[in-house]
Amino acid sequence: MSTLTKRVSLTQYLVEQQRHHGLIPSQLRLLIEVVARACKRISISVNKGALGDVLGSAETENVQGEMQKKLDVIANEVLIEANEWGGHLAAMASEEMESIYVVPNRFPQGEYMLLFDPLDGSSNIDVNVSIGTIFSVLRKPEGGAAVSEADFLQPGTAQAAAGYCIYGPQTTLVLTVGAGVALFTLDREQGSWVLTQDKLTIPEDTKEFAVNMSNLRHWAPPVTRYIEECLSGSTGPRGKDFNMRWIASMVADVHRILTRGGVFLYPWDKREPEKAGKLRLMYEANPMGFIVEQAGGAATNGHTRIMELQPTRLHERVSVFMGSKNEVERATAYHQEAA
Ligand code: AHM
Ligand code: MG
Repeated sequence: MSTLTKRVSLTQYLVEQQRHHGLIPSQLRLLIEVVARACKRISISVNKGALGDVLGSAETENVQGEMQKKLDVIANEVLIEANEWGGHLAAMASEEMESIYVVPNRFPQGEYMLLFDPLDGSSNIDVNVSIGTIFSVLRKPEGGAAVSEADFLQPGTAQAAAGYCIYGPQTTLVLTVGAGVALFTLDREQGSWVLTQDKLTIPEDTKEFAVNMSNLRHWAPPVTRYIEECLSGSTGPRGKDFNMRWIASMVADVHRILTRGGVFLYPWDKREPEKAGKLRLMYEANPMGFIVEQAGGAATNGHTRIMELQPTRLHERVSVFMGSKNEVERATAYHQEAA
């Protein structure tokens, strides 16, 4: 058999999941394929960089009060345009938009709702470091009423699918529909997504952590304790030396953890005590938490499993501890002891 015939495309993978496991209704399959196609378009823009005039600031502010980069705006538009007309969605929500985007009346309404961070790791765009798109899929609640923001406020356990695409040295798409995690690599010549790894698993133990260490003095005591114990190395209570990595793109940091283990932390800090954390629950922590759990890892806010948190607002923030199971459990136990 030639190597070509062995290649499994994203479409084939989805059809097989549908056929053999009954996991992916046709609207969900269309949705995932459309998101993947949009990511391909975003990847083309990212790759052009200065040649495509896509670097730098858009000179506008998003709902989070952050300055938008040109690519934040472009990626948001690409995802909306690609997804609004296919009949698979009722509405969308994005880090870059204050309110939900209801599919216009001129298009058929679908059963699903899509949330996304169109370009995660925006601070890395202009310095040519990996960035990505994160997405989460929810079902529209039963009942004929017009979709509203309240319909989106479902816990992460309700996600029908989640994924992310990394625009890095390779463009890769990582996907879960609740039956493990699959990794697809973009074949640029063919323009297709090829399955390059199935059933990704995160080792339960690790010697590597990812955190923005410059915030150490602002953390709560359980977080400082956890990191200081890692830093004290083989002569400290952990009895082993730890390595640290921080890319400042959650997609890239979590992708490394999916590949070789590790623990990712973005905890609450006392400079802005009213904010639970920096990262957003619904379109960052929930989809990444779903993927990490599907790969055998864990994800908590220091107290509770992230996917069980009941969202109260679309742009709600959350503390994040995710990755290798035993490390997340340890950091979570330190919070419980402190409480
Ligand atoms: P963004 O969605 O506006 O890009 O912000 C989220 C990013 C994460 O990808 C990353 O983990 C974190 O912010 C980096 O924060 P810091 O600048 O503190 O290193
Ligand atoms: Mg983000």
